[in-house]
Amino acid sequence: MNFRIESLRALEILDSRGTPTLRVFVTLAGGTRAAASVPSGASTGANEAAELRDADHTRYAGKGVRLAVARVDDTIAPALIGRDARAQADVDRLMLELDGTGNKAHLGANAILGVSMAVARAAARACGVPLYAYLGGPGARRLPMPMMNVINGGKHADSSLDFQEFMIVPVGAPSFAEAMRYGVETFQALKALLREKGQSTAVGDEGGFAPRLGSNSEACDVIVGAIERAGFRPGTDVSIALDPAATTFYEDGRYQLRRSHDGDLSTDRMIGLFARWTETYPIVSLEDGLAEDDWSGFAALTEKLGERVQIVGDDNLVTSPRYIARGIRERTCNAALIKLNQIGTITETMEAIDLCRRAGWGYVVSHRSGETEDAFIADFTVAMGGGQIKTGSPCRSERVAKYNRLLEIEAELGQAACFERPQYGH
Ligand code: 2PG
Ligand code: MG
Repeated sequence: MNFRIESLRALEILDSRGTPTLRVFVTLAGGTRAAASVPSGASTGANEAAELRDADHTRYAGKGVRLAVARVDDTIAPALIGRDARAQADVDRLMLELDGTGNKAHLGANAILGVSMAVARAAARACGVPLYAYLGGPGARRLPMPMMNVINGGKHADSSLDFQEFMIVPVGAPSFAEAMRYGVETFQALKALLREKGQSTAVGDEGGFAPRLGSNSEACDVIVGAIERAGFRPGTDVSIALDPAATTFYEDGRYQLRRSHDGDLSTDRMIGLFARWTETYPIVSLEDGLAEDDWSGFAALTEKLGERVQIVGDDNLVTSPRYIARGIRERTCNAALIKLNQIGTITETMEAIDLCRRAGWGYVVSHRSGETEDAFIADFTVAMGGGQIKTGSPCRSERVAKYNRLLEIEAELGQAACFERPQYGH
């Protein structure tokens, strides 16, 4: 039988920060081969599934993944060989059983996810259909709205900014390809503007600029300037999305905006700051505006701004059906960030998205700050019905690889392709 898993093995490779990660290779009985690579985050949520790293300080400062490689080769492979690669839910469930922990710490979420993705890709290839059509069916024809991270701060750059991500969203573009053009032209205008201000145009982990600006709000000012300079209308053609990643500067119950000298704010004052910003700037989406364990703060933020702005949960929801269900019950947010490696299998990620859809929530499929050239999430986003994707600025090939794959998918779908402005906030 052509779809039977014949071999499965892993290799230690490097991500975009030079940190070791896994690539998993699978061969099916019919001769089909496929591989998939696993990303890794820097601003991780406390409840994310656990990455398995060697903690052997003689190699890569303890970050090697030889143990995880061994888990694929010696534990997962013997259990999966002979299984049908199309039975994704069974493959994923089997790995959960083999792991036996609540957070995938035994096998490692990195080992499990690499296998989950590689098996899906091999099955798609053996079926002779693109990955997005294999995972999403014949109805998968919607391209996502991109969020391009053009200014990097927080844990992703040595800029002067406490907030991690300042993104542009080409809300007025008529197609994905045009959305990319709007984004790229704005990004180039931003580069020229920063250069004129005597700022560095070197980029951070996600390909956005990492300038030394006077405050977090100045980053929004220069982005609005760049949108206009590129000939677009702020808020009509191109809007702004933010991911402050507030857990990273939450200490002793306060939001400590140290780098930018914006002060030391309570939850209420943070909410007040965002309320003012949404009046001043064309902000459509706010992710992790508060810290992961500030659940009541999140509910107050959603109550105040959620009708007009998409309130996205990342560190607090960690792509986990359990936390997303709680978020829906408590009206914590109105959208979830979706990262395959936060939860560790394709099946559970699909479950998380299903919960969002049924609750009328938005969902944003996301890269990690440590990425590889693997463009799996591009196909995955289309398979999941479009929605939105954030995968960095249009700079650095590990980011552009995803955008390029989406350009390819849109062209391949031709007349059947759909692209529209999502509903931000409800
Ligand atoms: C985030 C992500 C991706 P990291 O916070 O949303 O941009 O960052 O991968 O470092 O967690
Ligand atoms: Mg985030």
